[in-house]
Amino acid sequence: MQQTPRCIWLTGLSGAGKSTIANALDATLHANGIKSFLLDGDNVRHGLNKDLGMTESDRAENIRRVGEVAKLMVDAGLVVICAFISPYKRDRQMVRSVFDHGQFIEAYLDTPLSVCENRDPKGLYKKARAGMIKQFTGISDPYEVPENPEVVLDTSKNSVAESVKVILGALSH
Ligand code: GGZ
Repeated sequence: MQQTPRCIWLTGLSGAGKSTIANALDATLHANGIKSFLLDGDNVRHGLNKDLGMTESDRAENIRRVGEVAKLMVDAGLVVICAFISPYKRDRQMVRSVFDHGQFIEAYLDTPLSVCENRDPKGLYKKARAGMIKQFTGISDPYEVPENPEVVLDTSKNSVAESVKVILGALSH
């Protein structure tokens, strides 16, 4: 299978399903012989960006560095999957501007806050509600909904396989 190198940018709340879909997409691309790489908070905030916290300016710098790394990887011929809350429109626009036209696919995980909060896989929402985590996206920090994303997914309605299929469809254009 042939695939033009591109960046798939997954944005949405904590618990929206970004990492789950990103991993499933990565595995599907791999199974089809397409070279891909996944960048997310787990592999980036513990290394390259371990000096950054969750303030608005640190989130901006997190997204900026990830965007630059993703662009280098796309130039090297990879499909790069980025899974970050990326709550600010300005930061997402800035990343988009790093890429050539059509190279950047923004996928908004439009999973309701109530669903994310019920899932609460790491207990972070509970801590945020209790005031133990400050500036928590969706609770005490903003999430600016994307205006014109290439893809919109609601993981409370669609299965992981369905979401992956929708993204693969966007990749094939
Ligand atoms: C939101 C937070 C916060 C705050 C820690 N707000 O769902 P997770 O747990 O596993 O992934 C989230 C991650 C956020 O990192 P990102 O690099 O994606 O954020 S951003 O794009 O805004 O730079 C969440 C956890 O860290 N986490 N504190 N205050 N999520």
